[in-house]
Amino acid sequence: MTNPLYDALIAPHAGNSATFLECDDGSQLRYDAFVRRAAQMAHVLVAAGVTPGDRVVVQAPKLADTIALYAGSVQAGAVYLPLNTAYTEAELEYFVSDAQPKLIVCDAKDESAINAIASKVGAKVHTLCGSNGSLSVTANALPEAFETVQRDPDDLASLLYTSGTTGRSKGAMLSHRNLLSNAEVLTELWQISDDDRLIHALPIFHTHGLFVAMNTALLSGASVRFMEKFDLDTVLGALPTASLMMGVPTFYTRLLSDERFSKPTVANMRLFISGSAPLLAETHVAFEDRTGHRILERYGMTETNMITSNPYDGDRIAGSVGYALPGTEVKITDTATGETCATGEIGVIEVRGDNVFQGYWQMPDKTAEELRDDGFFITGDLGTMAEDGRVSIVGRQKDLIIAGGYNIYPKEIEDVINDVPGVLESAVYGVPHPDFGESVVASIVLEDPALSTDAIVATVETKLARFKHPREYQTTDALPRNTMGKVQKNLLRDRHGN
Ligand code: MLC
Ligand code: AMP
Repeated sequence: MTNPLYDALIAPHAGNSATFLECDDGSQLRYDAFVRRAAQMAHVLVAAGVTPGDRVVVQAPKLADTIALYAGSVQAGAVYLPLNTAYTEAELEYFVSDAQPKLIVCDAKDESAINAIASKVGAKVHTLCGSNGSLSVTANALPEAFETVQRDPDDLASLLYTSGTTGRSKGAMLSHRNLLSNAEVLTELWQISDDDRLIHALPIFHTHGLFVAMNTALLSGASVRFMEKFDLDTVLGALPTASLMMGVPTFYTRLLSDERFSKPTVANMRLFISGSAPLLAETHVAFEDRTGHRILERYGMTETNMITSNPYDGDRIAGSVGYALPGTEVKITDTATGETCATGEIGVIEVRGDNVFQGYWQMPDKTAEELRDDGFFITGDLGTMAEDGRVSIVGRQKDLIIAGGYNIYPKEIEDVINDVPGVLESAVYGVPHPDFGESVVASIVLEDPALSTDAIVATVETKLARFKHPREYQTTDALPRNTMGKVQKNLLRDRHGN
């Protein structure tokens, strides 16, 4: 009986008495206890009617039991579908109707709203913790061993939604092979071991926090300082006893903004890793000046897991995302012809390997647009490759804003604004932001001059998660367009200034 992810990440820890998670309240979960807890979670899933291949939606707080639920889902052969806790009911309704889960696990405060959504697809709802019927409480009474469900490497382990340039989110289907191969490569490349203590301040509903960080920790047996969120004081307090940190660039700019962050604080640190958004060269340089550490920047995507990394031993160059990971092929292609570009020429980054997903959930047309027949996935990121294979990202073909490591697709916001009666059209774009890297601005052309921005803001608030909200609304007489009729967001950006 095999189950690739379970066999590699969880089963080996059955007799491991080392600490796995250390939470903010000081509580600790040992690896062996984690294995038993995962089994209890697998039992709860089965009791809730989850069978192999069923989707389990999880919109829950960042707790040790949430990770146990992930492990239990793997062991029970289910497809784990984590969702940003900031999503609104309207957003959640879309994911649930698209993924048709058997079970939705949520926070107690959201239970009644989610019940209404779940009933439309016949899904059960359980809160993660708290009341008597919650997953955590139910699990306490269940056996600490579970017969692991057989899975093949190409069976799905997770479905992660990623917004699209069309405004409709797409579920990226990730198999056991996709996740495990990437965890193995990263663990070896970054030399992660059971001597490491990882600062984990990322959310666990994205590739970065769940797969890059948790899967490599599980594979190596590292211990994890598991933080509810990125809090500067908490991170600074944990740094002296940590050896490894993974974060988005905002983590590093925030650390640099605090005078307490200094060489002695990081004396025990082995490696700082950054990804999910561009790390400014000035952050890279300032970080080295302050700490003596060169941040290791890597590049990835929900659909592909990690694609490239700067070397562990060797030059970590500011402004470059490094080399294709072992077992992963990367090429730069002409955006019009798809032909491979000459060295140094700008083109779209394409990637092929065991890390690349199985396609978009029930969207064969979208899959065909982005995943070529020969297995290369078209990332939509623009880059160059040097003679020695080193990749640098220079821009994006896709209309995308990345704020604090969260992807925000303008089209989704424009659709919501355009639907407000009295709005003729809108353009949403990103402008530089000192903390988040980019921030969202909306330029709006009104049909009804009497329409107030408040009405637009009110609609946006009910429909979209807070992190997607424009931080600035401007009204304008007309949007600048090129001869093809395409809105020139670069001109709006220039007009806006910094
Ligand atoms: C929070 N806010 C954001 C935001 N995070 N706005 C834009 N972008 C973000 N990322 C807003 C909140 O709505 C709130 O608004 C205000 O900022 C403060 O909220 P907060 O909760 O106090 O923010 P904070 O805890 O400081 O969070 C910021 C952050 C967090 C950067 C620490 O967003 C974060 O952990 N980001 C990591 C995202 C991540 O893991 N990405 C990986 C994707 S995977 P207001 O106005 O109500 O106060 C991927 C692939 C790969 O990309 O390669 O890894
Ligand atoms: P997501 O769709 O949330 O998985 O985000 C993936 C996108 O994040 C990529 O397509 C890139 O645009 C961006 N990204 C990830 N890592 C980096 C990086 N190191 N530098 C620049 N952009 C990055």
